[in-house]
Amino acid sequence: MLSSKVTSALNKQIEMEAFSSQYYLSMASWAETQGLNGIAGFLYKHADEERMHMLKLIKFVNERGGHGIVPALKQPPATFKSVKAVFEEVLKHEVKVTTEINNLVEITLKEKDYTTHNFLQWYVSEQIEEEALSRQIVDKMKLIGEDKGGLYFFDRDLEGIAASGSAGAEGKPAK
Ligand code: OFO
Repeated sequence: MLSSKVTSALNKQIEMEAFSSQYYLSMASWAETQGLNGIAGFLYKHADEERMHMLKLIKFVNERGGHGIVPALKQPPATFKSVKAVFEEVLKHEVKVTTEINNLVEITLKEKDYTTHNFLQWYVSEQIEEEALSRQIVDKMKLIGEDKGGLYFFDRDLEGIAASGSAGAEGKPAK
């Protein structure tokens, strides 16, 4: 049985995962309007994964006698300055999510809720991978700079990753 403190902390995380999904969906839609179909596909996939993270939390809360609350939708930014700005935002957001997951883990320890603590380890590893991947992409964007040809090939790289069904944590941009 979840304590009310853990339930409300998990519900806050549900909201955060839902927002991550919305945010990446908005980035995907913007990228698509720029003709960057590979980047769009990658971000659509990432948005789906964040929704899966939200669902996993809702189900866990409900299984343990709590109530997973579906949050209201906040509107994310609709337009972005550049592809580089998009991925810098992704990285910033992932770092924020990692901090929240760590806070959540700390709450479960204080509440002596070892079952939830154990459940959250999946999110801890997921964040390590997602942060690493975002950082890798930001570094690539720095290398590309203003080079349109570089962006074209980068878009194709990400198209391959999205098509292979491994965007997000499991995906790695091609070398
Ligand atoms: Fe939910 O993993 Fe990223 O934020």
